[in-house]
Amino acid sequence: MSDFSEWFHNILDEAKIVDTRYPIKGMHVWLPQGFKIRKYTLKILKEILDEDHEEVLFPMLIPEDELEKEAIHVKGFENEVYWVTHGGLTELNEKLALRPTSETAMYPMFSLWVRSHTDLPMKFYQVVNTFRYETKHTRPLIRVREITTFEEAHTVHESREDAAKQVEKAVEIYRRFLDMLGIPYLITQRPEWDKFPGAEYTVAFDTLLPDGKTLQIATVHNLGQTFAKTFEITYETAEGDHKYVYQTCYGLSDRVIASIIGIHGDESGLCLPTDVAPYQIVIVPIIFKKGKEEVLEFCRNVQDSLKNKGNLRVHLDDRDIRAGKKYYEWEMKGIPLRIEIGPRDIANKKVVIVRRDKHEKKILDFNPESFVEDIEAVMQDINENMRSKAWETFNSKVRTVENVEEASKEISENKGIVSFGWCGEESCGKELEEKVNMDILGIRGDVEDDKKCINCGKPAKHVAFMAKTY
Ligand code: PR8
Repeated sequence: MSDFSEWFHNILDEAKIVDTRYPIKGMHVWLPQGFKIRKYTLKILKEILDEDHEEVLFPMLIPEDELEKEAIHVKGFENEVYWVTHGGLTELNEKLALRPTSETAMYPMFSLWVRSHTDLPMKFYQVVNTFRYETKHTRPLIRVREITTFEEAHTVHESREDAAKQVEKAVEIYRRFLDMLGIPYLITQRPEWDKFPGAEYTVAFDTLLPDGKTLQIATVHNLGQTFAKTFEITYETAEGDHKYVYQTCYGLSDRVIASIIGIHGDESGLCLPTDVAPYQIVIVPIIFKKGKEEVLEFCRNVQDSLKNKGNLRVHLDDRDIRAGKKYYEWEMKGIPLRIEIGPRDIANKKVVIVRRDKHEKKILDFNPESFVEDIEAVMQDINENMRSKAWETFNSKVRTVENVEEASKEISENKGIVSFGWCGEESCGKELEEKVNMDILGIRGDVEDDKKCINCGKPAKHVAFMAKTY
């Protein structure tokens, strides 16, 4: 993939993921194929969240006075908010913001809902569209002005410890979710100057796209009591005292779908994990003049058993076009498994299976008793292979460097993420970012005692990571 950006735009179009011709910058149309991938991706996420969160749906408009109550938060978003100023021809008494995120929509309501310590913890989530007037270069699914798939969770707790624990749990939730999609990630705590507006600290997941730039795909924020104090969210303790709650929020977006496409895709097009593929299996009958009906009949039986016993999404492609054309199309669309069945296969009780992930062709015995399980095992192997291949590439792109020159060299040659010792000072970090033209992603873990900051030479406090970012 020599030019990722071009490849990405072409595949969105060819595989009919989104139509980017909608006449508003940064806003796109989900097409049926893309929408299905989105739907199945969300299904996985929702199943995990539903284990201990409740789904809600808040209005999209936020009154100006609520949005502006939390000073740090509003400062972070002031350049990105779209405003509704009129209802028809009438100017509104109060401007209404299109939510850029929903803290200021939800928290005034939380202050009505939270009463007693017995109400806590509260854990809600919603999947909605949010609007951000992004000034950086927009890109479909990656940096959009209408984020159409914004999953945001908001939790309320009694104590600082409980909120900190929830941050850990949220990290585990996103880890599980991304693992199911085979998307590799680096988890770090963002530097102070890059945390969510209003948060005490932000933990972020970054993945790496094939052009060597990292993409922030999920974030978890510990909000401490910032919003609780602004929106008067208090609870009565068992002893009858009134205390401010502690909060967290975490979210992700369409970027996850961009990552599925970008990370697993190759020169033949999309390559989808089986759980999110619109069709998981395509059956292509190999038809000659003789025996056409038998082949089709057999294909339909195979399809039925995979659908009914395996609950799989199976498509029988019986169009009257060349088989080669069908192969090309389904490979481009990323369908994980193709089954080819011809008259000879029926006679021999065999089918040909072709894996999209490895471009590998195999002959499989058609044993009606075990066929569905055999195929399910192949599907599982596809996911495991995709995940380990993606992690292998990712890990090979994370390198430790000992000085600034090495950092620059690594990035231009290896195109990935560098890890280094850092003193943790904001001024030093920003100077370093400027020198190497990269962004500090964040910090992780403790550093060995004798390690020095690669920029200022003072003792290093953290292992930090930097990269070129989206
Ligand atoms: C919050 N409040 O809002 P966050 N296009 C695509 N994806 C985006 C864009 C964009 N323009 N901007 C952000 N994202 C908190 C947590 C509720 C939920 C994605 O956090 O501002 C990024 O992957 O960090 C980001 O990590 C995620 O949305 C959450 O946005």
